[in-house]
Amino acid sequence: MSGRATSTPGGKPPLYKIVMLGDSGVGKTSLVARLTNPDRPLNHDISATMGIEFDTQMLDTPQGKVKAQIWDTAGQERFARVLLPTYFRKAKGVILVYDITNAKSFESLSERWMAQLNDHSNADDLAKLLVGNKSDLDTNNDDGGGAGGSREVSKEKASAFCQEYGMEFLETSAKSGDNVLKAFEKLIGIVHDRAINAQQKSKGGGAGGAGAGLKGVAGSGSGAGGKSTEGGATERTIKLEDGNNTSGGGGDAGACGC
Ligand code: G3D
Ligand code: MG
Repeated sequence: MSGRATSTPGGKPPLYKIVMLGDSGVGKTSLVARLTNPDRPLNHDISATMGIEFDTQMLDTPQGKVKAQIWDTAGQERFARVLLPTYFRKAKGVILVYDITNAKSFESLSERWMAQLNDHSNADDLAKLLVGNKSDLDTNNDDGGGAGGSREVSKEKASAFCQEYGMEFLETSAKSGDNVLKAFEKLIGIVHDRAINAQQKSKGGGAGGAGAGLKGVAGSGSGAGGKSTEGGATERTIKLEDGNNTSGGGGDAGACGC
């Protein structure tokens, strides 16, 4: 997979696919929504559709503007097995999300999501960021070790996880917006740096087909389709018939220039 790391001749920013991973309820959809449409209330009507959806969002990095195509599970996560190959295809970054008030959601990262990452992607090629969401619920938010409020996962625990798997860490609140932009910019900055380095190492890589040629089972752009936001975000949904996914190989919904 070659990278289009810097602006295209036409001046278009590079596009990178990143994916959200983590248990249901940790706030993945809320984080994406907060990023792409900060004015939307937190309790937006989240699609109950089973499938995948993505938004695109322009983000700043120290090396210039890039476009992030952020993939999120729509509805429940139990369909993930059938969808995972499509979900990870051409992804360049992953945000692993847990809920700081839910220890089980943190344990799931090592017990479930890291394994899936390794099974379905070349995990070493993926930039990773650990995000502990719902920091607003930590009422004793004193940077402490986990005694405060309804916090169940200490920052120390999270840091140990990061060291083990080689990733960075931030706590966020999709509710207040705290650190949300920072988290996405941090990850996309790492992705962009890696792409630039890779490009410099091996010149002459062809660009992958950037864009969003969605070929979901039930068509593209349905559901929340075509929604635009301030930042130029568009949102598409791939709907799945249960256990009837045909998009694993050919449905190249990402096709990022990654
Ligand atoms: P998911 O996409 O990971 O499944 P959602 O998670 O984004 O659907 O969020 C699950 C619930 O957590 C939602 O509540 C949402 O409002 C809430 N939530 C998400 N992020 C935060 C946060 O940062 N702080 C707080 N306090 N709540 C958050 P409901 O009640 O709608 O199920
Ligand atoms: Mg969701």
